[in-house]
Amino acid sequence: MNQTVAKRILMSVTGWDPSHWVRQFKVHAPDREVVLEPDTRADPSIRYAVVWKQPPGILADLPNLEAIFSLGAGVDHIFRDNQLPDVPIVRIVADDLTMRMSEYVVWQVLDHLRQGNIYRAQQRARVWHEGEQPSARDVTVGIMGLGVLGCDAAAKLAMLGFRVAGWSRSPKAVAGVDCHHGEAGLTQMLGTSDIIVVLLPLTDETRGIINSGLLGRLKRETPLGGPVLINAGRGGLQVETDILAALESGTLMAASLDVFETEPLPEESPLWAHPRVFVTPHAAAVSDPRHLVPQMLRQMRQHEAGQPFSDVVDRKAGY
Ligand code: NDP
Ligand code: OXD
Repeated sequence: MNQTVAKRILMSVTGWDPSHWVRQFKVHAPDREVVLEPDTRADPSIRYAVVWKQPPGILADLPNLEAIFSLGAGVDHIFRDNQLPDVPIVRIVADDLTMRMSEYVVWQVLDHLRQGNIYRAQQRARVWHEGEQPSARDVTVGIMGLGVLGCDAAAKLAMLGFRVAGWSRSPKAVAGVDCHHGEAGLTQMLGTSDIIVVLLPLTDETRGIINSGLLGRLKRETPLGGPVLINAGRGGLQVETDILAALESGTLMAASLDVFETEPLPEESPLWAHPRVFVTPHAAAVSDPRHLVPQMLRQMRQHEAGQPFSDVVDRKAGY
């Protein structure tokens, strides 16, 4: 096998145009050819796959594949394929993506704290009325998912004066965060938080976790007029009919949703027009190829120098 062929990367993406990524690979590694499809199902030249929602089975028979790189921090899109070869799956852990997610979380938490919904409606109606203004110190933000993104958002919210709690699968100690785990820990956090931020991965354990049962455990009285939900994890975590019912019954005051059960969010979804729902199109933290391609290439070079990959996914846990 000649050297160029041996360094081929398969970029397999569904739902968006990968040309920005291919361009960055060309800039940073002109010696590595990037292809959008393997030559054959058992193409021996493919060493790495860089994927977002790859067509199921496309990686199954590549005999020399050494790793799969996710184009996102989340990897549920990879596990939809039940013919995955047994090679390491490397996910994105990058300052650029983490900062973008914390920007989104801080933006939404502050908007709810500062009554953005109410003031926007007042502006449309030309109403001059100053309402009650709780301070960050009066508000507890509970973060479901205390991983790379959850911990960074927690630190930034704490810096702004919010009380911060968090929930994870395993017990954790994070400075400045009231940490919980397990079902009892979740109930405790839900019952004491004014705003819930969801930064969980989508796994068999977390699918549909934001449902009427969970929403029913939220605190009733909050300084914001009721509890607020912010989900930037995955749409599969939420049951949208339950969220809408909770908004109608007053169980939930408002929601900021970046991710949805079906994406793009169908035109007929009542979430689009709900006056207390803020919708963004899975844009909380984009994966920017200018930052992420050099990082992936660094990992490939380290691997070729005999070092282990970092940020490898635990297949059994699913994240
Ligand atoms: P991490 O793997 O670093 O963190 C995941 C956290 O979730 C960990 O604290 C983990 O617990 C916790 N967790 C996992 N399963 C459970 C469970 N069953 N019960 C309780 N806690 C659980 O992931 P990141 O922080 O990097 O990313 C989180 C998610 O954010 C991604 O998986 C992705 O879905 C989403 N995302 C969304 C983006 C967007 O634009 N909307 C952009 C980027 C990511 P433990 O610490 O014990 O392992
Ligand atoms: C991610 C995403 O997982 O963009 O990084 O959703």
